[in-house]
Order: sequence, then C-alpha cells, then structure tokens
Amino acid sequence: MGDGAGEIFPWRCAHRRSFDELSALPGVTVETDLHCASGTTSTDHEFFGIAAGTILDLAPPAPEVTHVMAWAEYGYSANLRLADFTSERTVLATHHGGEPLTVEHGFPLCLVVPHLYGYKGPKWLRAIEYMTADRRGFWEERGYHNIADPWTEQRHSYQEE
Ligand SMILES: Nc1nc2c(c(=O)[nH]1)N[C@H]1C(S)=C(S)[C@@H](COP(=O)(O)O)O[C@H]1N2
Ligand SMILES: [Mo]
Repeated sequence: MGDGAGEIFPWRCAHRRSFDELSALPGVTVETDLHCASGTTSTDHEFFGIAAGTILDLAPPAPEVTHVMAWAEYGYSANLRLADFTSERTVLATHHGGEPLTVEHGFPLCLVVPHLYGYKGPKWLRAIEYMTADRRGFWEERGYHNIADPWTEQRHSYQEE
C-alpha cells in the first residue's frame, strides 16, 4: 500500500501503491456516524477516499480469501470479514470534511468501515492482507468482539458464540 510497506510487511506485498498513485484513483464520498466501542458516538462525518471495492478490483483476491487484516503503523491491526471490507461504504479515507486527514486522525490514510465499531478502522493504514482463514487483530486479541456490529452492541469477545 503506502511507500515503505514492504519494509514493515516483507512477507507479501504483491501490490504496492504510493500515496500519489492511490490519490489518483477515482474517489467516493461517504457520510456516516462513528461509533466507538467505549460508548461514544459522533455524528455527521464526511469522508472522501478510495472505495475498498476499487482496491479489490486492482488486486482481486483469490477465491479462497475469506477475511482481510487491515494493518497500520505501530503494529495496530484489525481483522474484517471480506464482506465487511467489500461493503460499498467501506472507504480508505484520505479526507475528512473536505480536508486532508490530520495526523491525529490517521493521515495519510484511514480505513473507515461505517457499519462497525471504530476499532475496525485503522488510522495510519499501511496494508491490507488477504487471509484464507480468520485471525484476530489488535483489539480482537485483547477482549474486543471479533465482528464489532454496533447495532447489536458486539463489544466484547465474551459475547461471541
Ligand atoms: N492505528 C490505530 N487506528 C485506530 C485506533 C488506534 O488505536 N490505532 N483506534 C480506533 C478506535 S477504537 C477508534 S474509536 C477510532 C478513533 O478515531 P479518532 O481518534 O480519529 O476519533 O480510531 C480507530 N483506529
Ligand atoms: Mo473506539
């Protein structure tokens, strides 16, 4: 994904894109509320960026891919079911409210998955790893719910069946 991703994730980065190359792709605008698993919701955010579906078109996953791991700087990660990543509202955001992301909020790239809790959307996104089986990400390994649906309040791993 970003420049330098190969150094952090040397095992496989078959498709690398610079930030400029990503920015040249067609963009989409997504309006959404944000739900944090700790209980706060903030409303009316407008993100602009590259639809996850555009990434999948550029790098089509093999048929056996079922999940992705979204990797960020500093080793943060979040696992997603492929269907959550392919949601038409999932976006690799470069802009918020018409302005480039601030560093605090994930510059240069933040994954936004509007229908899941915030921890499923890594700020400072660096790579999307295609997986043929599920594997828990950073918070999912530390007691947070593997799916993270805010509508059914899937916050904690003990709620999983
Ligand atoms: N890299 C990274 N991304 C992250 C997090 C994090 O700690 N590191 N926290 C997540 C959580 S729990 C939430 S609610 C949102 C918060 O985003 P904000 O700080 O831009 O409001 O970022 C998400 N993405
Ligand atoms: Mo959060």
